[in-house]
Amino acid sequence: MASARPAWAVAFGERTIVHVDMDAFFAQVEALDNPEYRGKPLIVGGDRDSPRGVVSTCSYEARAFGVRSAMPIRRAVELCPHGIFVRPRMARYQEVSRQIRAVLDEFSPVVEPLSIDEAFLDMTGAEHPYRDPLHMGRTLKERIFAATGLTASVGIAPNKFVAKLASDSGKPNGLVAVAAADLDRFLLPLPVEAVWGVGPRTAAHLRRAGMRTIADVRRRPAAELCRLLGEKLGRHVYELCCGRDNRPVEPESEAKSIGRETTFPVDIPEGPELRAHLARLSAEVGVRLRRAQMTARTVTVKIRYPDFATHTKSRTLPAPFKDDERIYREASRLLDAFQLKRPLRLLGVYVSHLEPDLQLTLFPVREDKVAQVMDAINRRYGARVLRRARELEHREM
Ligand code: TTP
Ligand code: MG
Repeated sequence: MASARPAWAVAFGERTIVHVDMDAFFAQVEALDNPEYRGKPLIVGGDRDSPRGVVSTCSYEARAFGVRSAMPIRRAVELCPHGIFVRPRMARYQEVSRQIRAVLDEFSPVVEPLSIDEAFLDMTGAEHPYRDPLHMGRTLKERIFAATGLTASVGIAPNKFVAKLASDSGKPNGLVAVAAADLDRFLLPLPVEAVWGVGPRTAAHLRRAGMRTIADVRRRPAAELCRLLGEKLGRHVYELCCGRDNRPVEPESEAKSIGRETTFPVDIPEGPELRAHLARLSAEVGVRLRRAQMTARTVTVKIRYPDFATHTKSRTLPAPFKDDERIYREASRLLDAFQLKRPLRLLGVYVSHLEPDLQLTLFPVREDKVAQVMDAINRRYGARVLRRARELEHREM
């Protein structure tokens, strides 16, 4: 009901979308708990002499020396020898994240958390208490600060794509609102890398075709972009470059899951062939999970008999996981538990209780390395050329 909205909101666009992202999150929490760190170059990730450590994040004072997330600690020490280096305390960051979440839930009826320190809010129709977008954003920042003692950056725009760019553009401690009439002024000067879906390779591709900025893209017909990037990506990039993005803000739901299932051409009884399918499905789910940069805590196995009777069994683990091994192991146990007496028409593997994956940069482990290398090769060569031996049917393990 646009008519019920205050005039500023209507002028602002059909929707009022807010993106909020904490500044140097882990580092701010450390400086909050340890006042002696404040105003100093602070690197969170590991001790100064940890040989394999990786930077989780660092204070803006450390960023001035070129230190960045995901950089080896060794490199950070070279760039910033007088920096303070500390280990991450995940439990504490989760605790603060929950405090922030409580503020967001009170502020907006529709909250979509993206990671431990970042969320979208849909404020459409909830604009009344505020004089204008900046008043709304300031109020949110003040409430977060009052609850946690930490600063956030906030972006407000008619859609998700622009709201996120807006909050990034004001960092740290920023507040940027982009009204519908200002979309072009805001977007046109930005480099093509700013567009969701444009990675380094696509950006290089566009640069070779003479497109460095969003303005360059907009000067060409959409069809040219589609020829260059393929119909789907080309259309997606072009729409975003025009400031059009109608993705809804989606509140998280327990039901969110990633899964694969397959209906067999011929029903399959319990045995090595069925188990090979289970291994393949588990590995495919693992690839998707990692590609989504998520972890899961629940594995579900779904079966269907030839008479269409369908059953599922699930198990939730105490700790998050993302590796094929764990998915397969749990799926195998669940399939055991069915004690199959009849052949199956369908088999499916699902994971749920999804959360954004931070582990990778925090605690690189060997298991991850194997999966990463397999994923990279499989991505490169299209189909899953690399498989674990257990996926090969009729093979003794
Ligand atoms: P970000 O929001 O990407 O980074 P940030 O909050 O530290 O800094 P800013 O938003 O001001 O640019 O990530 C949030 C937290 O997630 C970050 O504090 C630490 C963690 N993290 C990692 O552990 N590894 C990473 O590679 C990244 C990018 C983040
Ligand atoms: Mg952040």
